[in-house]
Amino acid sequence: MGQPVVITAAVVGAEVTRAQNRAVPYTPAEIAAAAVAAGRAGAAVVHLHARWPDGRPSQEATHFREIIDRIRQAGSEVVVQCSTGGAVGMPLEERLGSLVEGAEMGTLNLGTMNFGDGVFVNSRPDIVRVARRLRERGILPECEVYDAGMLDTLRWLVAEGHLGEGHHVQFVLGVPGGMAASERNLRFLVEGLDAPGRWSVAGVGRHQLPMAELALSMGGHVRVGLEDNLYIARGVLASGSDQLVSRAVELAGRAGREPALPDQARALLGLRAR
Ligand code: KMH
Ligand code: ZN
Repeated sequence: MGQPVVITAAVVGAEVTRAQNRAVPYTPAEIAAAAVAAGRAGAAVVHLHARWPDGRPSQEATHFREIIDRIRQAGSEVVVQCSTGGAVGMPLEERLGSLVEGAEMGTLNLGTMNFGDGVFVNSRPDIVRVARRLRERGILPECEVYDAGMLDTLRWLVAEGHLGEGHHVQFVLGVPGGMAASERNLRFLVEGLDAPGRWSVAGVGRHQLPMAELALSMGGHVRVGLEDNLYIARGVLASGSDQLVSRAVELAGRAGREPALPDQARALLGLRAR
């Protein structure tokens, strides 16, 4: 068996809606239930966003607290990762509302970019500010890389000491405005990393499962879930993020890799065991 694979489930995001797929969770109870189900299916990490009951994106601390409490009350040990990206157009201070007690990882988006028809603003001072908040709270940064130049920003952050003890890298490929989800691009990005093996890939839309398969063969980790992709097969909506996680587990088995349990993932990522 190769190195265990850390499967992250991104169960909701800020953009997908229930009109597109009825399984998209909105309330803290629904999001927590989706996270617990994803954990049961084999995800070691859950990437969390929150929503208002009507579906609008929320970075409210109370929502994140409730989601995390419910995950733990259900007995799930999954690693909790909170989004600091929020939604396009949200002020940075609002985005930081998610970094509540219980968050073990937090995303750190490494640059400004077109994001669909909007502009996702992450200036260098903003990035440094998020990195500082993560450090102050003892939360491990997951660096979201959407384009090649963002790896240079990552190198700069490390050199300047902004990232503290460690970090994980997530390549998010296929966002309109970022790098396409192709094998050539992923191989190029991975070659540019200083620490091999400490990366995952999140392919957007129809690229999600093919990118996961490729990452598995390359020794990387994977992210799946409704935030990035609503379908389990061409024209067939996924019944939930847990179904996408189950498919990733199946692909891992074919690649000779076992899904990491949450505490194995903590060890691989350099997090404290619970
Ligand atoms: N919703 C996107 C604009 C993150 O979670 O940190 C940003 C995003 C990244 O989802
Ligand atoms: Zn996200």
